[in-house]
Amino acid sequence: MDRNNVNYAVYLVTDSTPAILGDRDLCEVVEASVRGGTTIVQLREKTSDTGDMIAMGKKLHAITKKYNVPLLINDRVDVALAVGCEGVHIGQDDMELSTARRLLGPDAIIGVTVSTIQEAMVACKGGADYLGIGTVYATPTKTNTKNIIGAAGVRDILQAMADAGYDHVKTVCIGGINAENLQRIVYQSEAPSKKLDGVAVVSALVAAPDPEAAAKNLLGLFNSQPPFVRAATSPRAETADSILELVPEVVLEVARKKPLSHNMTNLVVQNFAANVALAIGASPIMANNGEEAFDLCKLGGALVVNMGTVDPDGLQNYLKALRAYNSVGQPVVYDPVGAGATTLRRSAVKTILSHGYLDIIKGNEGEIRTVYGIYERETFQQRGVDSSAELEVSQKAELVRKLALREKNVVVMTGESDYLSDGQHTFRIDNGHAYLEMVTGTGCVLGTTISAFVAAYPNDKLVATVVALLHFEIAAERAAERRDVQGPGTFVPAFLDELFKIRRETGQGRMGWLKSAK
Ligand code: 3NM
Ligand code: MG
Repeated sequence: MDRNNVNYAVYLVTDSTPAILGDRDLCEVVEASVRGGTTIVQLREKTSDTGDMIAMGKKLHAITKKYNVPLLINDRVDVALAVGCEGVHIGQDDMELSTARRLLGPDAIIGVTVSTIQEAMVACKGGADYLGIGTVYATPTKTNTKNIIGAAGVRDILQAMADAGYDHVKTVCIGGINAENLQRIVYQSEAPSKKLDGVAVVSALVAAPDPEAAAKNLLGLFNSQPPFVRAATSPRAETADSILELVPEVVLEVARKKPLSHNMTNLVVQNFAANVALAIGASPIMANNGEEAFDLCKLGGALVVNMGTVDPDGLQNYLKALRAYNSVGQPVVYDPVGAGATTLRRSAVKTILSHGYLDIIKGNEGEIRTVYGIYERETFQQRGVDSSAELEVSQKAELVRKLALREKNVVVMTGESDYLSDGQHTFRIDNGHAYLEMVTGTGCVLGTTISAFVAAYPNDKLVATVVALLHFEIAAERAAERRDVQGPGTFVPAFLDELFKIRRETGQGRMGWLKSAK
């Protein structure tokens, strides 16, 4: 087998612990999975005696050879030599790469586990054929992993490899990967000039009820575009003016399509959110039970996950709904309300980010900073000393841009000025009114507004979001300026009216409201 011509797409790592393998025969599981499309196999035995490991290696090698699939041995160069298989996979605490290469010779496939850029550089320089990058997400299969790096951590390593001229070194990622998250992880981990060559899994194949079908499914998923990927960045947002030209079209798309805005939100804002959705022409549903999402996601709308009151049941419901919407590629707006306030909320943010693709993340400065800093290695650098100090203008824009780039989505940070970015284009919007801060739930209903706009205009989520913000903020300005509005109480009904009137005026070709766009 040519070590330079290996297909890493679906990489099976074995595990014969009963919790994963059950009472099945490992050889049968491996053969079924290779029949289904597994492209490379690693025998990983942490507790067996050497003789048993060699015997198992030989049995597996007889199988993999039939299908022309390479077999590697975890850690044990001696076992690989005894089996006569194609190579080894070594961890950071195992034998040195150069020694393994010397013992196994130039034709052996040698892979190395890495979790940092530094480790990746050493392994590439040392002549690794591929890197196993991880741990992507916490997994019950291996609990002693060192570093949970997320898709973003994988991407940083891929980028560093490309920058250092190691494009030719192949890569897979590992840790908590399954059929549900595979496409998102591959998508979000892709660096501008390097992407993963495959994914390595244990339980997704070894614990699968039907390993053949599971392998076939994983391979199909790896080789196809995820449903939620439309335009990665805005095709039309080169300038603010080019977006302003699109405003009427987008506002009217909402009215024309009456998109479903499925809100999983807190009790405090349900009524207000539903009224805002109706005023802008969308069709609201307040449904907090995740089971319903599997039906609702098929109606062409968008989901709002508003973490206003998070509890363990609520979190499970969010994850179900996220899975449902991701599976059909309908947009999800995530509002990480109070993200940094408590340990529970920080942990919920982490769980949500690792379980699904969030088309839009919308929050205030504190929330966006928390979301950005959720991987410990990546807290946003501040110039001031006080961690609660506001960021400077340039830092705000940079934070929003970097988070959007990392998540490959659109990020909105609200405040006196709103900032938003798709990682390529970053805008600031200065519309709005102080009354918005004096009424409960205005942030939440902005999430609802955005959801309706991205559902109606899904092919350019950045433009849809800008227009949603303009519609919302300008309506607030117009309401606040009305003579019948004297404070936050009279503001709310006036705001609903102005949201509605803007839509109606746009339909009548009266675009005067847009003149106040800042
Ligand atoms: N190595 P599953 S994580 C074998 O991070 C292994 O290096 C890891 O199991 C690493 O696919 C892991 O069931 C287990 O999550 C992966
Ligand atoms: Mg090891």
